[in-house]
Amino acid sequence: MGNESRLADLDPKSITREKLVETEGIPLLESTVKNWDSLWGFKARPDDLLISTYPKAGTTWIQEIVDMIQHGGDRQKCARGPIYQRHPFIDLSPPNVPTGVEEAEAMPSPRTLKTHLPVQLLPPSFWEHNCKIIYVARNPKDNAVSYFHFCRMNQGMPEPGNWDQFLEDFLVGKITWGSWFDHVRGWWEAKKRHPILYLFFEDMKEDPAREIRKVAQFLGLQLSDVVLNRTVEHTKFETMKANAMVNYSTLPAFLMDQAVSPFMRKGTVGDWKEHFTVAQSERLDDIYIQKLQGSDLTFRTQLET
Ligand code: PPS
Repeated sequence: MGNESRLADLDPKSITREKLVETEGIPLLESTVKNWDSLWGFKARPDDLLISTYPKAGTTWIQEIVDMIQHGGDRQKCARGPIYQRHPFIDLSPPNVPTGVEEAEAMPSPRTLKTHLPVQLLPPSFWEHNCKIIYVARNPKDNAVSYFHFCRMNQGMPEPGNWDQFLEDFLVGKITWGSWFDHVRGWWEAKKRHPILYLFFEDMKEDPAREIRKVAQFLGLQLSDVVLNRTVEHTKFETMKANAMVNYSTLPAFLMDQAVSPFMRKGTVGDWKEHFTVAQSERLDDIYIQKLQGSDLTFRTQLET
């Protein structure tokens, strides 16, 4: 995802589209793999909260919800810095700036951290300390579309090619952080053994207040009606799109070119219908059935109106 954290130190020439390198069969950014030992040895602390997602599943949305709940609905406190500084992204290790691991190490507790790692690649210390984890999953069709546009605009991500090529890579898991199918299923299974709150983008869209209450309850934090309503308002798509502390507009265009596609793009359920052919949709459905067979995990690709 390129250099996110130390803007001042960014050199435009250091931003190139990364290569993918496999770790235990999962394609990851080459820079992540170069720093693998330090990531795998990451020292989680018992009071860490980890936000885990497949890329583009609603990470930034849940991050801002969590920050609002943790700060009693104080919008000023949530504006203390861009979201990527408030919550270190441990997978990131771009050249010439502190890695996500180093940023997390420098942060006092309690920390909220972000990862896109598939469950089997999560540093073991998170399991050893029984850290709370919030996972957000999004239906594969909208997730694929969002990821495609993100790879077009983020100049640090591997070149996505055209939509047809990207979707093919998505379906076989030959993209950064691997197969969507394995990711959502792996984390779903892990929920049986660990304290993981597993949320869905579509549920958050359908009834944000209901999902925000679940988050507060999971974190063991009070949530008055005033704070709940303020959090709903503050984390609406339109509000977040206009908020520089969450819309990634603080990053330079040579890294994230929002003229190509904005980070806060559409924020809807069902935009996939504008991209998928009927044949592509059926191909995904077939793979979905095979890959999620025997699991009680289900997704909604549209909401009732
Ligand atoms: S990242 O880069 O993986 O951290 O991206 P991530 O934040 O997971 O995903 C970005 C997509 O989430 C949408 N988004 C929202 N949708 C609805 N409501 C709110 N508040 C919201 N915030 C972010 C964002 O628009 C991206 O989805 P698409 O479909 O591309 O619009």
